[in-house]
Amino acid sequence: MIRTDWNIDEIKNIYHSPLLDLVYKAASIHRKYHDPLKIKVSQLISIKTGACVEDCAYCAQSSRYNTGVQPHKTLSLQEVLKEAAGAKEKGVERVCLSASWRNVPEGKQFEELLQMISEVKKMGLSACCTLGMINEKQAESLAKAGITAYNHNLDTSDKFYSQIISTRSYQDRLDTIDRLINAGVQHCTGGIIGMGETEEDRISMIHKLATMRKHPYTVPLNTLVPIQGTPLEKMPLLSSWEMIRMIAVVRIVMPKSMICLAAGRKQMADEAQALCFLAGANSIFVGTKLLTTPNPELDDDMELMKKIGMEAY
Ligand code: SAM
Ligand code: DTB
Ligand code: SF4
Repeated sequence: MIRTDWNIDEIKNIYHSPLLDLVYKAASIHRKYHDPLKIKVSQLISIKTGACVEDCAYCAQSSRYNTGVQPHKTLSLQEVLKEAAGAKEKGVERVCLSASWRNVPEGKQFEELLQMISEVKKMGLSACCTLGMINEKQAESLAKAGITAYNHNLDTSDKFYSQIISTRSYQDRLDTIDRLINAGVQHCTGGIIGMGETEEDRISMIHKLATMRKHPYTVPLNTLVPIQGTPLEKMPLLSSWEMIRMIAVVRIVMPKSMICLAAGRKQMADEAQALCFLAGANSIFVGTKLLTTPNPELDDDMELMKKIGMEAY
């Protein structure tokens, strides 16, 4: 049963249950709604990198911090198609176009974006986007263009949010997600752990996601990749156990959503990743680079999948 009426105490109790009980319960629920041996692989394409006006404390692409990321202008259609073709050649079926925008631009740039999506789709690939805030009309156009999902994260709890980002509010994020739902675009919404938040903050974020009028199509869960030059550069690397617990709780309260084990896999042992998949994660980003940070080699990912009997699709 899909519930959107979870109360915070229920989620707190689930979060604090013994880890093995949690993983067992999550794995049992996962099997009812998903093929537990299938994993969706997507590749990120950064169509515009760096020079972002926002001040997200975790991000290598904010212009406020000296992170050494080389900004580049929006890629041309040809450049995007070349990257998409590279992904397809490697057996990847889905790409996610990402841009370091505060919000989706209007006019010619938006037309070009729609063209990128339609051309990528003509190649037989599915396309997702993550482009910042979006207005109603743009969301409708993306729906018409047939995107699979639009990624816009909550990142953390309402309470902790202001310590991470000051240039746009939690409500701004919720409004964008509302517009996506209204336009019929599937939303891909999750967050980051390891930014110095408390367990209460994590529980609050999960509660917010699980009580949306529509559960996310995908919940991406990122472990902070500390970026030199950002305010979070000194954050200690988070233990994988924390991610395993997050995934299990998210799987239990949002049984139908896909869960993407997003940033942080490079630092994770194979066994920890396998536990994440057992607990309900069923999607990953592949390719040696996420947006600006390293990701495992595709060959290593494929070897891991083979070892544990999972099939990428
Ligand atoms: N600019 C758009 C936006 O902010 O919505 C799209 C791209 S943005 C990089 C997408 C998401 O990546 C962020 O919301 C955040 O959750 C995640 N992310 C960015 N930098 C990260 C880092 N250093 N470690 C973990 N996750 C990160
Ligand atoms: C998401 O939640 N994680 C992905 C995707 N959505 C766009 C991005 C992770 C970025 C990690 C940091 C970097 O490579 O710059
Ligand atoms: Fe810009 Fe997105 Fe990075 Fe924030 S997370 S600084 S909006 S690219």
